[in-house]
Amino acid sequence: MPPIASDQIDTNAASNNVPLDAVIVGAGFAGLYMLHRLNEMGLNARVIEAAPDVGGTWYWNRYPGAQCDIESMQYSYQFSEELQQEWNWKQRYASQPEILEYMQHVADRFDLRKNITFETRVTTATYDEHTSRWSVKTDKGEELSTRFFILAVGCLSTTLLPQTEESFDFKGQVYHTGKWPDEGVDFTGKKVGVIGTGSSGVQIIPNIAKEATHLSVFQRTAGYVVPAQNRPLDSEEVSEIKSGYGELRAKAKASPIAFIFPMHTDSALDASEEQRQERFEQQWEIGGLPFAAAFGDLLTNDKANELVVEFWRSKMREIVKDAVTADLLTPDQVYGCKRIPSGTNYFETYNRPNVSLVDVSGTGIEKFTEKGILAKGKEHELDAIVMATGFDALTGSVIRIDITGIDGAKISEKWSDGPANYIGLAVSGFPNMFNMLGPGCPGVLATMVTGAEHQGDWIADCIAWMDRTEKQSIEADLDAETAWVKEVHDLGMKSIRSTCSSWYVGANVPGKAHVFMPYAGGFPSYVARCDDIAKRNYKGFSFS
Ligand code: NA7
Repeated sequence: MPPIASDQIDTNAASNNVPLDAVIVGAGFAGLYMLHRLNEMGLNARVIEAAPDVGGTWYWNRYPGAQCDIESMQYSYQFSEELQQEWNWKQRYASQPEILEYMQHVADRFDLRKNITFETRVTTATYDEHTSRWSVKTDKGEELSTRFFILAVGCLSTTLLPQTEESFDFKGQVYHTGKWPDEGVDFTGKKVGVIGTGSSGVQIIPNIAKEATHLSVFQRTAGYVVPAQNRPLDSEEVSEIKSGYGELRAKAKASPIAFIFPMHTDSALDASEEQRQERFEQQWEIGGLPFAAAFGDLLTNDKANELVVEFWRSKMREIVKDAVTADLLTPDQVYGCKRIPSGTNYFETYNRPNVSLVDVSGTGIEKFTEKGILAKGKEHELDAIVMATGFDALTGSVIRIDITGIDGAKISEKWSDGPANYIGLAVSGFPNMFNMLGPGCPGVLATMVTGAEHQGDWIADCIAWMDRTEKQSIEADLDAETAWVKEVHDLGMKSIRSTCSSWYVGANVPGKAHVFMPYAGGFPSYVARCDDIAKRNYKGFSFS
């Protein structure tokens, strides 16, 4: 369905003399589910969304090759049995257009659009202690008064551009994977440069290479890309999953990452060389994230990690023909400290005569010239530059809203040394505000859709409890918040993910505090903690 423009929508639907119960920022997986829950409760909620349509991440990242690395049958809502039975995923890993179509279907099926204002950005939100309400302003000049202010702004939604000391002089076309033009881009006959080889770069590079006259890939850090091994889903397989969907969902929720795949728990060190090779080969054929679970200790034991690196290198070197390119494509960090990208024909692309890999390790890109990019003293002439340079993850889209809590406290200042919150959901000093899938929760370390449903339910149940017990406002206690921040930090320090420069630790944003942000204790432990707090009448929170 075509995107709906804001002028086709009754933007006052939720403010016609009926005070708003909730303003939700963002119409991605989290925002849509939150809205659905609040609608079911008969509350008056309104979503404000910057894009012209629903989708969040899956609206903006519409670059060629964009695809999820979690299986579609699990990267989907489970709140409605009818929905999960009637929707037919086409591929093992859904592409961006398929996910967007699904989200549009959800919005229509549950009649959510009537409560969404599109093409509008929330600019400020200010809490009034006397009324216990938030005043929310948008870039369209609207001012909304709401009891609850719920951030569902996405954890990878504020795009980043490379920082150089020189001015940006490039005169050609410039794109960012995270803000891809709706109408698409035709690179035929063009000399293109891609900066960045994270998940987005890995997905777009083979697709641009098919069109461009020449593609130069500017690589700062090589990654342990594993073939996704994507394929169409056959109807038999889908029927089988659907006949036991509840069981699959329950097993997934019991897993630390909230999804399941063929996983082994034995040690790589206990296997013989032959057994090891066989197992690695087997998981390589399965592909994608499951490769990291070929043995149970690849991400926890240095020696086991070296063994998987050795196997991975031999695989990559079998594919890449040029030895110098293969050397450059060999990572020097441990396996698994950065998110492992899943690719399709990624390494094969470097065998094409129209593709070259440019090493920008150490120095980075020195300068954007009028004609292209200056790297390691050499100018690369380009018609177009694609920034696959990532996001100000987890906190970026929150702090870019001017949020003011009690006594004039600003969220951007409160989080200047790293994000602080209680159970990833609430911030001391900012009553009646909830933040979904941000720092302090499993979010990016688990299936986001399942995480969105869990947090949406927790928030909705909390609001229902407040109404039953006649509480007007809820605020996280500072000591509960401080203890949670410490717990998140301590768990993070045990995770391999905290050991190198990445967006998990804020290392990709100049000046950002280096703090491991997600909760690494696993999805089931997090859910148990949230349940326990709710059962104890929201221990760690104060009410008025
Ligand atoms: P990522 O994973 O943050 O990757 C960004 C890439 O851009 C990464 O290779 C960076 O190198 C590179 N980069 C960033 N700035 C520069 C400069 N200045 N010069 C050269 N290279 C640069 O973002 P993605 O969009 O790929 O993926 C984000 C998440 O979305 C992903 O993890 C999935 O969860 C989905 P670096 O490694 O920092 O040296």
